[in-house]
Amino acid sequence: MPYIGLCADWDSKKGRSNMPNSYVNAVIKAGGVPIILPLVDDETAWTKMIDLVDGVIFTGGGDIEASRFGQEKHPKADEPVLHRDSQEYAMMEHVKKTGKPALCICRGIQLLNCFEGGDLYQDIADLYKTNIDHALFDNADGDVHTVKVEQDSKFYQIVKEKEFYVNSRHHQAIDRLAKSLKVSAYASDGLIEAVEFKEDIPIIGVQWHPESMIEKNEVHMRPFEWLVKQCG
Ligand SMILES: [Mn+2]
Repeated sequence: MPYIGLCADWDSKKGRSNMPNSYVNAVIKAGGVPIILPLVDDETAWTKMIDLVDGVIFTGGGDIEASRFGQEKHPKADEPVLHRDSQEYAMMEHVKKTGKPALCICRGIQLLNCFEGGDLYQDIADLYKTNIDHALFDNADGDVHTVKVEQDSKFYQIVKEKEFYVNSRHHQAIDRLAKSLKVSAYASDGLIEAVEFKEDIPIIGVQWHPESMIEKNEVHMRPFEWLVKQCG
């Protein structure tokens, strides 16, 4: 059973690393061993933690600091958690360097795009014309909008569905896509909801939270099963 590292969120109020159990459950169900990777003030530990695991999940959380993608902070953007940004940038670099597979969820897909040189809409409601409310944070497993999967994508080979419903717990989204990435799936309003590398690099990203929907539709287990399989 492969070890899957879960990058923790940071609870600023309590000063502790946080991990929603839905990620843990999804990894177990996919046949992996979940290992929570805490936020630590030690650069050596960042890469050593990645060395220890076979695959990585970059999880959801607060907004990435705007200067990371060449912008000023939008008034509606979260107060940044600078040490999480720094740690996850270093971890992403090491994941790529070591060729380990990774699944990037919500904040994770945004991190991946920014790391690769793309940028974000810092607030969808303010900056993108749409009839969909993507920021339904309290609707954990709701069928909020559909995603259409690009049929020439690796992601289509993973999910094996052309279109399905997803939850939507984000107020930011990919604007300019990094040159190294391609779109795997769009929301019905045209926002980018899943990405993958153009090159053969085993890292994919989704904007929704599949870990919250695994009991509802088996399509949401497939990214986790893909990750575990890639580790073998
Ligand atoms: Mn959405």
